[in-house]
Amino acid sequence: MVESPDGTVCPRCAVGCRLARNDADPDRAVGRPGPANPDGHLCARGARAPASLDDADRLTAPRVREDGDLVPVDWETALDRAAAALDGVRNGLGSDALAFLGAPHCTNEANYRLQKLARLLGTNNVDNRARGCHAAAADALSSRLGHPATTLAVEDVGRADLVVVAGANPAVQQPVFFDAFVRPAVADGTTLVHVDPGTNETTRLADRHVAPRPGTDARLFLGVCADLVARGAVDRAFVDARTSGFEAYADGLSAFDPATVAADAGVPPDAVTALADDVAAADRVAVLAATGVEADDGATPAALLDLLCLTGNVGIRGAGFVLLRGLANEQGAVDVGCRPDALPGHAALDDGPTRARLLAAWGTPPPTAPGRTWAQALDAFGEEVRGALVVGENPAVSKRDAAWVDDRLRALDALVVVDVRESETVRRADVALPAAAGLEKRGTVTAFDRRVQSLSPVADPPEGVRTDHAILGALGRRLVGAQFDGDIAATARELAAVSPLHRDVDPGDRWPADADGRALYAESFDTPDGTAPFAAPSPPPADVPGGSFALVVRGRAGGPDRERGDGRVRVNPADAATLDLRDGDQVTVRAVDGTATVDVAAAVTESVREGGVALHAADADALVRAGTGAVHVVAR
Ligand SMILES: Nc1nc2c(c(=O)[nH]1)N[C@H]1C(S)=C(S)[C@@H](COP(=O)(O)OP(=O)(O)OC[C@H]3O[C@@H](n4cnc5c(=O)[nH]c(N)nc54)[C@H](O)[C@@H]3O)O[C@H]1N2
Ligand SMILES: Nc1nc2c(c(=O)[nH]1)N[C@H]1C(S)=C(S)[C@@H](COP(=O)(O)OP(=O)(O)OC[C@H]3O[C@@H](n4cnc5c(=O)[nH]c(N)nc54)[C@H](O)[C@@H]3O)O[C@H]1N2
Ligand code: SF4
Ligand SMILES: [Mo]
Repeated sequence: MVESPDGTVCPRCAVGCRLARNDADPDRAVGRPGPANPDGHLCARGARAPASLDDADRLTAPRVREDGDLVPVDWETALDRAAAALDGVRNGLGSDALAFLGAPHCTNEANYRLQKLARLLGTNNVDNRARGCHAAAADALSSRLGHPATTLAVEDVGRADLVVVAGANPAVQQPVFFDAFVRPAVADGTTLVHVDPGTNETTRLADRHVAPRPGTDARLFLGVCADLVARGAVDRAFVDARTSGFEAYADGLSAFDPATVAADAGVPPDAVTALADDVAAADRVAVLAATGVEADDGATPAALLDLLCLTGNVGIRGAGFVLLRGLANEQGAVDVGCRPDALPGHAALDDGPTRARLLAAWGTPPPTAPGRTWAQALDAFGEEVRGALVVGENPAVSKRDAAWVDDRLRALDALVVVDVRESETVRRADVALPAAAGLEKRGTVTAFDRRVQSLSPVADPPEGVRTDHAILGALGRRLVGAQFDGDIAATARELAAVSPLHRDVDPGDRWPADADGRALYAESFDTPDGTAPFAAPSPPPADVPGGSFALVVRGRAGGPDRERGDGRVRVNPADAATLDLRDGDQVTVRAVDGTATVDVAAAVTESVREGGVALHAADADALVRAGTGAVHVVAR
């Protein structure tokens, strides 16, 4: 292995920093200047990315289940067994009895192969687990603008006069992006507003913090839109030329006058008009959103897009919507077609030209019926779905009841798992295939701002381990045929041939290749009629039962680092007084329906607003799985 001077892409998150292995300390990485980390900086997670390469739990030999145990075998035996198991399900019960879960940690080329395998086996049951963390925002972006993706370039965020961060903590979760592009902009005069029921590290840099009651964000932003319309601060030319449905939408806004929504959201009466002032005063507005806007079925991302569309803040540099995605290649996995409702390049399942290109490349067209999402597939495990190929995901760690998921995995007739290391899901596999890790492979990945970058190995994989791309090739040859021959470059060429989005995009570019990709939708939207539709504003009600609190989840428990919680529930001083709680008291946080409890210590702090209590995702697990969103806090 000869290292490239540019190093490779950090496998730890979707910012896409470049790094190389530290010669002096092979457990650590050093940054290499790249488009996402122009100063060559890395965060602490990136810097320790190589440390896990030699972990004791690395899978190093293929294994198959024999008499209940997973036993090591040679590759040919394992691949034959995997293919036979999946084929058996398909022959017995049909193609839709299979599900394919991939692969936000894997390359674009591996993901392309995964969806190709699913579709050539006759099913659109292909999805990726990480779509879960940004599903609502991604769906809103797709239906309103055309693609489930960030619309502007990270290096243009600093051109915005106003940056609104909603339900996110980029200072910690995308730290190098924040330090390279947001901090300097704010130092230079860009206004930063943080909208979040709690404070976090991002709030520290904010000019203003607006803390709506959890679940009322959509109302809050609709109130801002109503105020903008009322004062005529609408970009009429943009609205007329680029959007549709404005008149009906504007009528619907009358229900969201600023005073009413401020009361609903529990924020000071002037908070809504102050935000409208900021938007009206700004030439360019950028919105940065992450998992905190997911709770209300897409109403919050929709309202944020309303705000941008009303004011003409899409399709120009330095304005638009940044979807702060989490895992390294979550964006790419979606772009190349690991989704049940669209083909490579986000083409509709019935898109004629894309189907013709796929037919030419594959010899067989993809199926037309939408497949199951990962959540629907999990629900059907052991029933309509009997066989699964899981690549680089650990569905056993999900927002669902862990025991239930484990049960679903056991109910499958065939479970083939491709992973780097031992996991809860690997332990349930019938066949487990060991894969090379991100730092050990070639191919491309796509950062959260659509930039495609090349990987170049900075470590050798352990003896006997293969890449995801090679493993999927070997399975594809057994199950389908010669369509799965060819190296990773051949797969990249095929992707470019079938997906116009990926055409002419060289490593380092953003898709689509025209106009640098720095402002997506400069001319028109990729919707059926080219306009961005407004819809009637109808956010769901956000009431929590009396005496209970809205659960605010912060931090991540899934993902590459498996963070630990701090064992504390944050309670606002006013609520602590009502509950007669003091800092450090032992409490039980209980889902209102009583189905889950967690025992933690109370932290009495202004960092969460009244009416909400905040837990780290790792501590909140059981409550999140219970899914009520409202909790009681009782002293122990
Ligand atoms: N260090 C580190 N970085 C990571 C990861 C990691 O594990 N470690 N994981 C990556 C992954 S997979 C992901 S998905 C991203 C996640 O990135 P983020 O979504 O930015 O992660 P959180 O820190 O949970 O921030 C969510 C914020 O939403 C707020 N919130 C909760 N409910 C509401 C609400 O109703 N309204 C509003 N406005 N806000 C709300 C919470 O208070 C919290 O501040 O991070 C990525 N980056
Ligand atoms: N309870 C709870 N559930 C959550 C979350 C939470 O905070 N709490 N967070 C949610 C979020 S935001 C996310 S993004 C998801 C993450 O959910 P997952 O994507 O399922 O979780 P990970 O642990 O990141 O990775 C899954 C597997 O990929 C393997 N892997 C890593 N790199 C590679 C590779 O290059 N090739 C292959 N083949 N395998 C690889 C890892 O070893 C790991 O076993 O979890 C979600 N679920
Ligand atoms: S910000 Fe993300 S990509 Fe950059 S070094 Fe940190 S974990 Fe890696
Ligand atoms: Mo995520």
